[in-house]
Amino acid sequence: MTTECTDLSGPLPTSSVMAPEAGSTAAPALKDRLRDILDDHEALLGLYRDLAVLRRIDEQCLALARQGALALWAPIVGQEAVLVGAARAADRHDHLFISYRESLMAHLRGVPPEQVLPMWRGSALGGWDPAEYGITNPAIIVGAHGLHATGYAMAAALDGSQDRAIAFFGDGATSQGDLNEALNFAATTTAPVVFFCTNNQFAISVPIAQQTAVQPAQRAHGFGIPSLRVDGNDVLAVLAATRTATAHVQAGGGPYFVEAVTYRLGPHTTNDDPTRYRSAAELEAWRARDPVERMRGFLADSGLITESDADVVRSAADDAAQRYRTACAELPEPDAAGIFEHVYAAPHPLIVEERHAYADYLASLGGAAATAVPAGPSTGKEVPR
Ligand SMILES: Cc1ncc(C[n+]2csc(CCOP(=O)(O)OP(=O)(O)O)c2C)c(N)n1
Ligand SMILES: [Mg+2]
Repeated sequence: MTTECTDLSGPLPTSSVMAPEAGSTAAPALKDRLRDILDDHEALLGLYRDLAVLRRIDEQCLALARQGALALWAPIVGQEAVLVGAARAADRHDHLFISYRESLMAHLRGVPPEQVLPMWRGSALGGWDPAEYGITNPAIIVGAHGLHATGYAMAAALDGSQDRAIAFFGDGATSQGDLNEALNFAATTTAPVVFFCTNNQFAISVPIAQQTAVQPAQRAHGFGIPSLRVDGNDVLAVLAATRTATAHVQAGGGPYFVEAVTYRLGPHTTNDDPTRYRSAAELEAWRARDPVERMRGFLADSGLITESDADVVRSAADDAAQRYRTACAELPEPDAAGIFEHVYAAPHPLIVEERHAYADYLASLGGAAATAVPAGPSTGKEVPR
């Protein structure tokens, strides 16, 4: 006898707390999670300030990359509500495992700009002490840190500590084996970990429809992990969804999966030209759902923001952006030879060869670049001259 299994649970609705927009529905249960915040004018203004500050820092970092002061930047414009909502829902028991897209979550955790920027300038391999701030350095290997988060959570449970892990990753990461292994390990060990997927519709140029046949939040069900699909441009909905997830984990319910639906308004990184793979009309439709303006509109409609409040937020954002520019100018020059260090403890023939090839390439450019990478130890293959 065979049993046919065709129930994919159906598409999950996208839940909003603010006035729902196309494709989302109001979620009173999420609103219930925010009783303390919805009655607290300062807390609501604080969320708006966080959004505006991240937007300005992101603009500044993009400008620094365009000016050559940063080697690369992965913009978050359009996704600010995800970073702010999730980071502000997390407490000191939540250890955040982030990807490159969530670098500025470190700002919300108090990491100073001079420790956020070195990786992006190329002047250091890392940045800050993860244990000090409860947030890892950004993972560049897509999906790998889902395993790190799960391992951390399993260890925390074995230690009997109250600590939890939250792994932040993108829609594209859901195609990676590592992440799927992490989901399975977490589910079978009931590890205290939240899987937080930012579905910004693209993995570089690959649209979500080519990445997965069902929503990421639905896929979690196949592992036995409950999930929520939330409006990622609604900071209140993201905050409430993250609280729902951490409360579930804290109560011993095992892992929880959140999918925040949003859109990357900028390029994948400063090395990308998104006009090659998506339409201006699509971009405009999402620009109209700007998460920063949405929060401002919510506050204005509720009579909770005055002109002078808005001025205070603007100058806080400008000050933060200026601190990033100043910190960047004070960072050491990147050491081009540094990429060949720390891979192996002892000289390795492949690294030695690559270092020589890079030194030859730089020498071919002439000028200051010519001496940026000394050729280092012999490859043993040099042609006698
Ligand atoms: C294991 C691995 N494969 C490929 C890459 C190259 N890569 C960098 S970012 C990226 C897309 C990731 O998309 P998504 O997970 O949706 O995150 P987003 O960039 O949209 O935030 C890819 C394929 C990588 N860094 N790591
Ligand atoms: Mg993506």
